[in-house]
Amino acid sequence: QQFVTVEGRAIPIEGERNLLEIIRKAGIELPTFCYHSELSVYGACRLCLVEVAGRGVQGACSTPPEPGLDIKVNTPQLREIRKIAVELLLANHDLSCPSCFKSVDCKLMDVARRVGVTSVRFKPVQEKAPLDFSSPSIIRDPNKCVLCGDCVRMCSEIQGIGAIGFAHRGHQTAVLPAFGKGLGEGECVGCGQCANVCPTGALVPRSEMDEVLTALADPTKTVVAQVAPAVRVGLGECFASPAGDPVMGRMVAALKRLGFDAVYDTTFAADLTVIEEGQEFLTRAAAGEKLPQFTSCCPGWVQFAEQSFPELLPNLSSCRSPQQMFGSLVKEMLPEKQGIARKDLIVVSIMPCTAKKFEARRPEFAVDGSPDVDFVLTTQELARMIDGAGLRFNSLEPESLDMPFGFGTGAGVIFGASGGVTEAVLRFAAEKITGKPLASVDFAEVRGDSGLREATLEVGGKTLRLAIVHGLANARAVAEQVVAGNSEYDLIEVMACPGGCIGGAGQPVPKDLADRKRRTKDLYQCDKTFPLHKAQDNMFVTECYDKFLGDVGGHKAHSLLHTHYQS
Ligand code: HC1
Ligand code: SF4
Repeated sequence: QQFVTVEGRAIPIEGERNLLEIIRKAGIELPTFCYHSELSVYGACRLCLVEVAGRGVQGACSTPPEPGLDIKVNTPQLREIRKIAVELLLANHDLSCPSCFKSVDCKLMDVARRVGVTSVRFKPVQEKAPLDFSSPSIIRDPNKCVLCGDCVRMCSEIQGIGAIGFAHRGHQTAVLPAFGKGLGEGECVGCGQCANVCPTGALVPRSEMDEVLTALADPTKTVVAQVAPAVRVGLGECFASPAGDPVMGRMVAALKRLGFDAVYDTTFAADLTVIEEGQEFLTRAAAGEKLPQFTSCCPGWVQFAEQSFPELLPNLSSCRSPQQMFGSLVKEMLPEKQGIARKDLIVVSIMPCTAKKFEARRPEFAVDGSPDVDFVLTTQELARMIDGAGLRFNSLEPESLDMPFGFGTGAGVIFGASGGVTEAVLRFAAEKITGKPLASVDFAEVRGDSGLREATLEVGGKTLRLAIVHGLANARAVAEQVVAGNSEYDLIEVMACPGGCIGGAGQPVPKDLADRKRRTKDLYQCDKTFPLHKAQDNMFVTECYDKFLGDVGGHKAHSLLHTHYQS
């Protein structure tokens, strides 16, 4: 066994990639802005410096562990270097901390406290720059950027986009969208993953809380909520709920206390999506046309495909996402049912995702300028509204979702994890192909963490080749294969965010990979505890077809539940 000595204690080397990981294993959390285990090492923030005997001061993140190294992490010299580094950042930082969206989990604030900054010895050298409000999903505040490059690497390495990058030199260095445009005017798809890794408030999800609070206070409006699958496994983290704690009932109670007239489940619409998308897949497979079929429920992926792979747009399922199916259906059905005007019905989505804010504003998802989904709140925004209203979330008595749009099956709920859409569609398509009920609803072959997974299944004498992708860099690789004619897949699921919607940028920022795994596990647990597991068994969805929509994939279903793409 080989060892590194950390503050006098021998720590075994067990495959760690750098000294930072060894030091963490020794139980010491060094301050750092720019180190993320899923991104490349950049070494910009100079906070994780350590003293290596015989070598002097080195960056822990960029030094590989070598046997025999003797490391000190907390000498007076190191403390002073870290303090100066943080003070230099603070000198140019917009210190509007109490009103900053990041104030609850700002790494700069945390690090400043940890390194013992009590005053700033330096004067600012940068002029104030204007904020960038051009994206419906993300607000960019250059005055809070600490140049750690986390967002740049996230966008290029995981999302394969490169919508933001370093510009200028010296003290004018800045992180900017390409060609001097606003974030919303270039290649950015609004996935928000950059904001997820941003240690400060330089990139934050765009809030719609004020608009929602105004609607809730307006007595002429009926305000209804739809809650996305993944929110139920993220919201509890904001209130220190234990893993596996079913927060849905308390979330419904909180939304009712906030003034929502009804609380529904996007899972209902996900069931509808399974049926429409599953039928579409079977039709294409029978005709041998427009295969592979790509899923289309992730708005980040849809925008990415429109921008980068216009030749693949015919391959995208024409189904709207569950969020948008819900909006168009409910805005069509509820006003008549409740005797109210469409303009007085406000649909608010609670989503784990920032790109859903952009999706809701797409002009094709509106009737005469009136949107199907009026506002989109992220999981984090909902937590803030609950907090702001003074509600003690953990003490709320659970309440039930409203019917009929509050009823979903396990098929719809697993949409929130990577592989879930594929599995849900398989639960539908396999029964259609074989004409028999499934012996087991679990398709473990399509589950997993890897960003690019493949599965081949034999169903009723047919071979189905599937690919499941998360992260748009992985999506690009698969899309290129398809364009080049080198793909044999029949169905490809794409989710922009790592892990699928459970890892969306509207969720509480995950501390590590274990958080994402826990959310996925909890979501599959929801499936287990739901009474039904197949979308086609959702009796409220069946009733909706019988009484309102007509045939699956029929004329009315097409006009309300399907869409077209723009290149
Ligand atoms: Fe998702 Fe979806 S699963 S896209 O991840 O298809 O956001 O949760 O709501 O629309 O249902 C997100 C989640 C969500 C849609 C569904
Ligand atoms: Fe890149 Fe997504 Fe951030 Fe846009 S929102 S800059 S696409 S990481």
